Amino acid sequence: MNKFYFVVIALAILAGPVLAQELQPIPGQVIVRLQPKASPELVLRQLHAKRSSSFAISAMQSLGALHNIYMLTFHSDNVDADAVLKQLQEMPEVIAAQFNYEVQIRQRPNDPEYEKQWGLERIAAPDAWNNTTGGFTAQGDTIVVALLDFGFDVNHEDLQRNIWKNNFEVSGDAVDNDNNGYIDDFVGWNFVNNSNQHFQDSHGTSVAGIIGADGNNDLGVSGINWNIKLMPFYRARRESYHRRLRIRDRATQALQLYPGRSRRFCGSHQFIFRN
Ligand SMILES: [Ca+2]
Ligand SMILES: [Ca+2]
Ligand SMILES: [Ca+2]
Repeated sequence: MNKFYFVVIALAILAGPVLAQELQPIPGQVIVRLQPKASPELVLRQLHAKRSSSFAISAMQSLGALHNIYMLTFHSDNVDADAVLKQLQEMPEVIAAQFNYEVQIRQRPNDPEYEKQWGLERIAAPDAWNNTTGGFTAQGDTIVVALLDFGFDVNHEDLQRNIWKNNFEVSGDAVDNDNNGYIDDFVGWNFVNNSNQHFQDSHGTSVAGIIGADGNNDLGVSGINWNIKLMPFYRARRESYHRRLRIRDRATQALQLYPGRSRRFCGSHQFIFRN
């Protein structure tokens, strides 16, 4: 069985920020992270010393010993929660303090064909979407996935927004503006005829869609990544094993050329080969 779907996946780390949600704090609960050697008992004593006798904090429950994180609970009826939070945030022993919130499960994407995409549920994609749906890494770098396949419909309505563009190249001027050895490689590269010509193929388009179809846009399907940049490379349907290796090698070199001159594309890369 030919598993040569694509040659390189670059940095598909799901590490971006959670989408904004309208959350209400859980009454009587504050999460605090203390300095590494700070004692929760000391923090509690200092907090009580600043409050009246009616102030009742019942417990500091450890949530993570490694990072010295605790849950502080109190009776919300007779305690000014904002004042407690402010006092904690001003203590030198406290690195961070915030109210506790009940996390809401992210809605499934609204794409009409999503209900047929049983595979996304099998790999627990909705759980990952609770953290991020793609876009940028935690360091703010654009997440780019390079694909090597027979062809792609780069103008497909559910892919178009997620197709990567080489902004260091001027399209159509017959000049290798970014001096990477490929003329007018504005949208990937075709290794079949060594040009920037695009082929359409259902297999490659499907692979691209699985990885990065525009998600939650009320259209078609949803990709594993809703928001990502897809970098298309083209290979021949029939080719010798040696030619396949050579193309894969050149595609890898091309991929390295793009971010190699500017870290504005990606800060780090992880290459996964399949064959
Ligand atoms: Ca170029
Ligand atoms: Ca050019
Ligand atoms: Ca869609």
